[in-house]
Amino acid sequence: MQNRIEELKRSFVTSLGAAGSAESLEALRVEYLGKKGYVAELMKGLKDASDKKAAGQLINEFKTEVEDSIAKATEELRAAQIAAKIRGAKKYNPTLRAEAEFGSYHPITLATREVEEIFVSMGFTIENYFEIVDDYKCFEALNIPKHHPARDMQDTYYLDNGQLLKTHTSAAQNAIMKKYGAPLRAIFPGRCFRNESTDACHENTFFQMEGMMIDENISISNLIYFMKTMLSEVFKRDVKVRLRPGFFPFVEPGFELDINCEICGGEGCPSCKNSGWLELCPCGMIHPNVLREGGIDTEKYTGFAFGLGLTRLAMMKYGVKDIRDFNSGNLKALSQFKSI
Ligand code: FA5
Repeated sequence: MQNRIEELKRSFVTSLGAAGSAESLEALRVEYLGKKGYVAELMKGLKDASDKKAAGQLINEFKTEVEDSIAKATEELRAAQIAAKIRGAKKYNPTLRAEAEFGSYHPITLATREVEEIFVSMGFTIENYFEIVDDYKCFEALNIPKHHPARDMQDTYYLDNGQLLKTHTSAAQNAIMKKYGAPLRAIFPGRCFRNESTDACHENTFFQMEGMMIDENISISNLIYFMKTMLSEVFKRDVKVRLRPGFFPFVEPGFELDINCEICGGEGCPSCKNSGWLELCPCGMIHPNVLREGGIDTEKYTGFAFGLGLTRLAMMKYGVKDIRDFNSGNLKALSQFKSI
């Protein structure tokens, strides 16, 4: 028995020295300690030993030696693998540029900034205004009394306290007139909300940019000049537009300024509801009632206002066929724009 154990010890030491992986150590464990392994074989032979107690002790010592050696080798192997991983890992270098992916500007942001720049260069200031307003600001101050049929065109979302999500940037006109008085040149971009069904050119949440110019002797020709300049600067090419009469209670006279659909070239498509034209920037001479409500002396001053559909402008400028893409969060579409 003793000779056999000595022989197994030698062969175990040799095999252990050659085992360089977790798999070969496991195979060695099974070979020696498994159900049909050498230790089991020794235990079977115990019954034939002359001094069973001494033989049993030797077998146990051998078994413990094998178990400990395999556990130690396994641990050493694991430590060596971790050390190799650390050696091979990329070292942290604080002087390297971060490998972060940069985002891109939303096309509405790009269009807003571009239009802002154009108007700032023409002496306009940029104003900010709330998204939640009251009925007075959104309608009454704009010559749209309660129950006026013009309200039907602009249903919105109401809060329990009677306030509402603004349907148009015109909701800021009164506050801005009261803040600055006349003369005045201001633009105010903002998010607008309407409770209406969506399609390729209508969203329930979209952006407009309002503009107002109030001074002595302001006339329709000033309005047309500013609209033309803005469009030629934004598109940097000739775009076909048309001006037709339009009704808004807060302007007199009022106009609809439509753009020839840049998606289909005027042939008609879902982006323009098959008309070949897209309503882009209604405008007109500010109604005297609105000026008065804003504290402006109507004997001295006149003014024009416009409500540019910024989201639609971005559609036409960037060739986005469906307005719903802007709010979709679809990075595949949105990340095509200028990166930060
Ligand atoms: C208005 O909102 C007026 N406040 C504009 C105005 C201002 C007129 C100053 C005169 C003087 P309208 O509802 O037509 O008008 O909207 C103006 C523009 O916003 C539209 O021409 C269109 O470009 C855009 N627009 C309106 N509704 C939506 C919508 N649901 N989705 C996307 N764009 C819209």
